[in-house]
Amino acid sequence: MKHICHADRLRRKSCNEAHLSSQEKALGAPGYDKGGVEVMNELTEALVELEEKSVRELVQAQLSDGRDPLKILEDLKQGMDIVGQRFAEGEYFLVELVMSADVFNRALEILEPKLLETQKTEEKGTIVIGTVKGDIHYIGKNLVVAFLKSNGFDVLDLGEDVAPEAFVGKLKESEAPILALSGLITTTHDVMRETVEALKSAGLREKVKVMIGGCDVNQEVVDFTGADAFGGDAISAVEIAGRFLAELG
Ligand code: B12
Repeated sequence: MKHICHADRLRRKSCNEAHLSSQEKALGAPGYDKGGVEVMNELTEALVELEEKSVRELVQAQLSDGRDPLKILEDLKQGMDIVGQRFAEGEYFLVELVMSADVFNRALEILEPKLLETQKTEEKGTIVIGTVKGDIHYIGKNLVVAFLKSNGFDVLDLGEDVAPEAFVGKLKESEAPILALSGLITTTHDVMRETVEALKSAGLREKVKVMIGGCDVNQEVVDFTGADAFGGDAISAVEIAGRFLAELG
């Protein structure tokens, strides 16, 4: 069978802003104004500069001022996107990526209880989730897990670098009707596709709805992988899961 590498087919690189042209930057890509000039608010900038203490203080102060925790999360996420962009441009190295994850996680310690406070908790279905094989990014996946749990879903988190067979095994054992796959590197699109193929081979595809998310995941990737839907953030994961359950009856 011919191996198709999905990374080769990608045209839109939302997680690789360094590859944006000046025209694309001018269209308002994350961290750029309409003139293509890099702009950030104080919180985003503190994260990009990896100033952990300032980030924590700003998050705390903004929460105390009554700012919407989701808006705070957006600023932090934008900071991570810009860190990624600097990494791709060669301005930041692996050490800065590691540090950004640390700073983000420390900020989340303050933010997460407030983020989840407003959610509902009635019992819903079971969801198997994991970051696919070859990928160890877990921050976004963990946020998705936290939102799903706080919205009443029973979540079986298989962690990171999860092989297709492990997802299949857990789905069989738990009879969960939903599979959620996370992947931040473009090569994971191939692995997501392999995972959906593994569900088919195991005779599970009709019983299990699949949602995907992460960097550069869009409808094109849904079509490529054979998944059912994609989500851009943790809130959409909750919405999609609700929709899946309604569709499954
Ligand atoms: C922090 C970070 C790391 C940390 C990760 C820490 C950890 N264990 O999680 C470390 C340092 C380990 C790391 C390693 C690497 N990284 Co990295 N990393 C990042 C960075 C800066 C931020 C990721 C992050 O946590 N974002 C914040 C969270 C909240 O956002 P999120 O993950 O996108 O998740 C949200 C949504 O995507 C969505 N979502 C996520 N999953 C799911 C699932 C479902 C079902 C749904 C519905 C929604 C959903 O909801 C989440 C919440 O809003 C990104 C840049 C970026 N733009 O994301 C690069 C980035 C992902 N990394 C990149 C690379 C290249 C690497 C390395 C290969 C570097 C290297 N040379 O070794 C390795 C990969 C090793 C591996 N095999 O996995 C590239 C990937 C390029 C590409 N498109 O292929 C990026 C895009 C940077 C860049 N621009 O070059 N990285």
